[in-house]
Amino acid sequence: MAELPSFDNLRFELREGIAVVTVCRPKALNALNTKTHEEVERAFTEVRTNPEIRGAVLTGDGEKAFVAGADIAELANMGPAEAEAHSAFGQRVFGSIETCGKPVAAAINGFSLGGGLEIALACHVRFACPEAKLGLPEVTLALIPGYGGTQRLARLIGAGRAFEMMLTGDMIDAATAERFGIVNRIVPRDQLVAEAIAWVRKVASRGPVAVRNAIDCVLTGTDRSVEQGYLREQALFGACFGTDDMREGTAAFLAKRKAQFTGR
Ligand code: CO8
Repeated sequence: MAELPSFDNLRFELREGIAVVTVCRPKALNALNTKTHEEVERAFTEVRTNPEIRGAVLTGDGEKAFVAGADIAELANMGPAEAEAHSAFGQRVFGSIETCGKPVAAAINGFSLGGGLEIALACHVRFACPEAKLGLPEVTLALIPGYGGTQRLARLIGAGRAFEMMLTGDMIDAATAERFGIVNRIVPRDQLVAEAIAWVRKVASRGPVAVRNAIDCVLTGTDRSVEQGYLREQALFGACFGTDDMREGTAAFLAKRKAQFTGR
């Protein structure tokens, strides 16, 4: 197996083909500074390009925080042009999670605030422990979400609830987040990462090209008009039919046996 990349502010472990990426800046409740952003981008480039990795789980170090936001100490000194460039950079980094072509689950183990909720929204699904607290407190700092959160949250839960969270800056608990549709499932803390890995592993057992194409279709459809989404769906639906895995999947179903996918 090729050597895995190493990081200062992340742990990057491989558990039988599933990458577990843990944001690890305990002094700042895992807040994301520029260096951590760069490392997140590098980690998800590894997830995308390493054929031995079939999906990923993103979580935070310790019992208190998933990610407590962007590093406020870093933001405090930025001017408008620098902040705009930083927003573009952060959007690109979080985009590298969403578009890595493999399933990614967030395991929200505590505070998931501001940029820390935005990074969870860039994952395909979210599991949270009962003690987790989620929110977009940016307006309390007189700024707005800048890593894609204004767009992703409203698309996920609708403008009304997104406005409620974004305009008050109030935190919600895990149960409310589940009711809003931000969190897919609440899982006891001691089972949280294992459950997220199990979900990713299940998805990774399906046809990898089909999984990648389904993710692409959903992202395309939410980013453009529904007509463009339908066209993208048609093209990628057709593309699935050029894969060995699709032949194998349908043949296995018809033969009442378990499919053996190869990723081709
Ligand atoms: N940035 C930097 N340091 C932080 C952050 C943060 N986001 N969050 C916590 N810390 C630090 C604290 O300063 C403290 O440091 P120290 O021990 O040196 O004083 C340490 O972590 C522990 O935190 P607290 O003592 O505050 O712990 P509490 O249990 O009292 O409170 C909270 C926990 C409620 C999570 C509290 O720490 C808090 O409110 N944190 C800030 C949450 C927040 O506002 N997040 C949003 C940040 S803004 C953002 O994410 C913008 C994203 C878009 C940017 C676009 C680019 C331009």
